[in-house]
Amino acid sequence: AKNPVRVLVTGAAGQIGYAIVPMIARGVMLGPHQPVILHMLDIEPAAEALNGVRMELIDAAFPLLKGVVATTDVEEACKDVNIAVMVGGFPRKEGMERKDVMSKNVSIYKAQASALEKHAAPNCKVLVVANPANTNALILKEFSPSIPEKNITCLTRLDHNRALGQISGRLNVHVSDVKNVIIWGNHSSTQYPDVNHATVTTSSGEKPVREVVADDQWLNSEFITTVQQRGAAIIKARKLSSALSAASAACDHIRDWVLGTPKGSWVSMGVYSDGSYGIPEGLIYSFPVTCEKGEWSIVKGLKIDEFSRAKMDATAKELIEEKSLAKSCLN
Ligand code: NAX
Repeated sequence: AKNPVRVLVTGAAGQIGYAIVPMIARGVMLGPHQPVILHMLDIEPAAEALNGVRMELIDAAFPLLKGVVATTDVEEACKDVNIAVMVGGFPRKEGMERKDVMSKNVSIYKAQASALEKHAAPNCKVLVVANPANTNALILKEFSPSIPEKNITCLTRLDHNRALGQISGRLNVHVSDVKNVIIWGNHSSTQYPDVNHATVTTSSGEKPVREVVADDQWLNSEFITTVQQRGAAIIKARKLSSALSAASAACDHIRDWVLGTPKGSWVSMGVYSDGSYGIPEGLIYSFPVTCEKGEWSIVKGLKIDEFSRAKMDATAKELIEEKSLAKSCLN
């Protein structure tokens, strides 16, 4: 039998936490033959709720679940973890300044970076979900210098999946027949959902999405804003932010990273920029990536038109501003 993989979920007593832990325990993240041990971290005010989640995990009698650690001690939570899904963070509350929220998250991510650096298993893979996701991931990277930078990523797969959903809805085809959309940049409303390289499988083979949709006006405006604003639309409808779709996307992100992307298709991941496509190094930016043998690589050589260029640069600019805001919080 395979050795269990230890998966940390921070903010595990929250909404996304509650949706993702059963997915992980059912093998949605690492496959149906991979036993797991769940490490769940939350903060003291949520300790009792966290214990409730622990009790439910036991009650669900998941065959793949070989153990549960539920704690408010970050050092204990990080011990020997192979995968860390960072969902915990400080939410923006009404009337709060951007800088105040950033400052709270900078201190959280600085502390959790140190704990991971000290206690996580070698080659631990990290996925930051909590907002501001790209910049939290960057802080985590800065304060865990011994974790390879390739191991620190943030979630834009939800945006990627939302883009696939919009295209498949528009064409009335199944979502699995659409592929290779791209989310560029920040997980925020400046993100750029790009369909210029996306394809759809039709009865006469694979065709460019642009050709099949045949409505550039829609693709260049409403499609983009719908994906960018989808999070807000969910909040409006549910009075709560996306949780099941976020949890599912986080599982997709880790599964593809660990087990690989299918041949001929790519996904979007927030990763440390190597300067590809003229995006400044030193940012965590969402790129199209393929994954193989547990490693992602940025898809190179895609043609970028002027429309895309401007949008890719605008979202990079926002990340540069977030980075300097985060830096100013460190003093
Ligand atoms: P909740 O408020 O339901 O849960 C957050 C949990 O984190 C709470 O239980 C809280 O006690 C805990 N927490 C706070 N500080 C912590 C710390 N220092 N250590 C450990 N746990 C801590 O929020 P939820 O709806 O689950 O969303 C979680 C995060 O995901 C938010 O930051 C949210 O903005 C972000 N999102 C990111 C998405 C993405 O695609 N990247 C999409 C969904 C989501 O909005």
